[in-house]
Amino acid sequence: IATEQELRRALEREEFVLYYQPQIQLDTGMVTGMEALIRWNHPEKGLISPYAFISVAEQTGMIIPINEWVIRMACQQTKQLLKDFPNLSVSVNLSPYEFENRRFVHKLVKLLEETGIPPHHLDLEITERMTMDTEKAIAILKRLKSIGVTISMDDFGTGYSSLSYLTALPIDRLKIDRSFVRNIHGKKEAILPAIIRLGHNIGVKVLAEGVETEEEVAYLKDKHCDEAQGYYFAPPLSYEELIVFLCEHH
Ligand code: G
Ligand code: G
Ligand code: MN
Ligand code: NA
Repeated sequence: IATEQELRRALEREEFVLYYQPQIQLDTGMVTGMEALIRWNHPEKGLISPYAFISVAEQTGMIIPINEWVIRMACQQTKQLLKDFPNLSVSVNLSPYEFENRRFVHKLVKLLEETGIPPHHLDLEITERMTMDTEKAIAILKRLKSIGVTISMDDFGTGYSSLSYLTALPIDRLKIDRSFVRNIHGKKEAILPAIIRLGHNIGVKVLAEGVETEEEVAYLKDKHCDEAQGYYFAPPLSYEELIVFLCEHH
């Protein structure tokens, strides 16, 4: 478990690195984008998972400069990729602290200008727990959408948001949590197709997370799920590995 001091030093010494997990359009097999996932490349301990430091970062406020770094790096690297792969979009995970912070919209505009990436190539992943105060969430999301970025609801189905408010939230995509993709022929069968239909009924795209097998891919295609992400296609990849993957899949 890291300390605030260690996280600050890691940021200064540029020890954080982004991995990218490809997102695949199921009916064409095309890569539509990738989710940026942070790792800490520790000089002695090697690659450290975000589970080991994101909660400390959130408790200490270090999540603010860390995620600013994440967005800047994701935008810079995606800007480079757009030269060869012009339709890609990069997703970054927001923390509740940023979502609630009025200055975040302003900071985002500056980061987009600084990196020169067109806003519609940046997707912000939020979670249901950020939208529990629905009226407030609608206001924040409208401000974010007015910039031109897209919004995805991450880990959908595991949180507490009321379904009745889902239609009122200006989101572009539902990311179905991987727990609903697993054991497709068991009890999950009742839920996965229902979430896909729900998403389509409210006019948003649906992406299935944690897809690991060919059988799951076939099932999702049959249920008209739009996109998928998971080990079946690729694990989170280094930037260099992502470039190789993109070259092989277009
Ligand atoms: O691939 P993985 O082990 O990286 O992700 C673990 C968890 O850490 C996921 O729930 C993911 O949403 C979260 N996470 C990964 N990168 C970031 C980041 O840049 N910011 C925030 N806030 N969370 C992240
Ligand atoms: O942001 P989110 O909580 O969705 O973070 C994605 C997490 O899921 C990361 O920790 C990533 O490494 C992990 N992951 C990605 N693909 C798969 C998969 O196919 N199976 C499983 N079990 N985990 C996955
Ligand atoms: Mn995510
Ligand atoms: Na998720």
